[in-house]
Amino acid sequence: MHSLLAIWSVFICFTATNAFAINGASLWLDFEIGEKSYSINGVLSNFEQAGNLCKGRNQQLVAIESLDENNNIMKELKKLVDVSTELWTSGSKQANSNKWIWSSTNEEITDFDWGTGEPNNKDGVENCIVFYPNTDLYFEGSWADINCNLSVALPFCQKASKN
Ligand SMILES: [Ca+2]
Repeated sequence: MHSLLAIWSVFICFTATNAFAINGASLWLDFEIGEKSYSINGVLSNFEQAGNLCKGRNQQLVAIESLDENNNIMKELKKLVDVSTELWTSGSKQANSNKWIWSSTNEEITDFDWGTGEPNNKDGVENCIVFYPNTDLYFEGSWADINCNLSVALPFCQKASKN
């Protein structure tokens, strides 16, 4: 019963999120996979704004710590919603290097799920990682590097780690 209620509330919540993404109000889709809690906000943001929206509810941009977690997120989102907008993760490139880190945890990223042709660092300014829930748009893989300053993706948050 509890899980049925949870699924239903996610559905209702996201219906509202979709609508509000258009007029810029801030509503949240909350869901859990295993022990981890995730949230997606309905406002198109740049990387910094996305992080701040997460912080505003004691969360941080997501760190996808394994390909298993990546696949589980995709499966779950497919069940819950039809998301065609990309989502900001905390993945970002360290200055003056080609090292990618999860900025929320400061961990270096070792397992990547880049989409076809990514990362391409277009115009030399693509330093942040977005997650594509709808891989039909992207053939294979679910990540792309994009310009952190573009307000084109939704904040994808997780509960802040305790350390
Ligand atoms: Ca790119």
